[in-house]
Amino acid sequence: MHYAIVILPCYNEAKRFPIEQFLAFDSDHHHQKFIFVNDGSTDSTLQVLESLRARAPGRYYVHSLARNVGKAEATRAGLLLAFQENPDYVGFWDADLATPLDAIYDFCQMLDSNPSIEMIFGSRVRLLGRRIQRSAIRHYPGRMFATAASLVLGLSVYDTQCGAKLFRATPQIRSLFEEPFVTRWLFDVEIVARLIRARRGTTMCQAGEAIYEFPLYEWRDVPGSKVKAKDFFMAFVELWTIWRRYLR
Ligand SMILES: Nc1nc2c(ncn2[C@@H]2O[C@H](COP(=O)(O)OP(=O)(O)OP(=O)(O)O)[C@@H](O)[C@H]2O)c(=O)[nH]1
Ligand SMILES: [Mg+2]
Repeated sequence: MHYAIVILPCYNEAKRFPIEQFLAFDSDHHHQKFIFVNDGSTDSTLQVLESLRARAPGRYYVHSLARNVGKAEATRAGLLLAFQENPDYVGFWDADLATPLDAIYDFCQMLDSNPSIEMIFGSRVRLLGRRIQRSAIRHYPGRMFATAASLVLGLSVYDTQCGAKLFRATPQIRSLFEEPFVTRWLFDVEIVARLIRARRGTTMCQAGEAIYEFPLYEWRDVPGSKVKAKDFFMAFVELWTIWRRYLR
């Protein structure tokens, strides 16, 4: 049985935190832990997280940062804590549960049965028979960005930005998280760029084979997003930064 630890970065999530969904999540799976990283929230996020933790202290852990460092660094702090516990898999998940928690099992199964896969990314592909609800206003700019990210990385990756990802907890994967990220929102792309750089010229399987994109069964836009229109433009600047730093 695998042991997986999932990080949930939380910044001012008190109003929309889906506490019931966490409680309803099948608790028979004892080998599943969650680390919530409260990123210097100014609302009552910390109290909400503590109240969840009190319900099952062995299962939920709260790591609270005194000041806001952004999603990338908050997630990295959580991942480094998770690696210390020697799990089989580590990952991160958006706290609004836009991707339902059940997908963690699908990802774990994929890693269990495919030893060459080291990273699983949720992918929001609107296939018939799946429930992918994304507003047009988020979807189309998102597709534009995804195409640019795919070109910069030189990989046919469809969706780098979905906030549901799981990694095999090997020393090399851990090493990708040692240095602070240079981007604030594009750390998902930065992780891929670091993997590409780490494997280039080696006999290890290249990033394109080590990453598996899992078309999600369900995903929905949860109101209350903190991503603003200006972040869309910043994303292209950050892509340029990533290319210069890791790939050229
Ligand atoms: N640590 C940290 N987490 C943040 C910050 N802003 C957002 N988050 C977290 O990032 C996750 C996603 O945030 P959202 O605001 O829902 O982003 P989104 O618009 O849904 O993004 P998509 O799901 O990609 O469309 C949640 O877990 C948030 O709590 C921040 O400044 N710091
Ligand atoms: Mg969201």
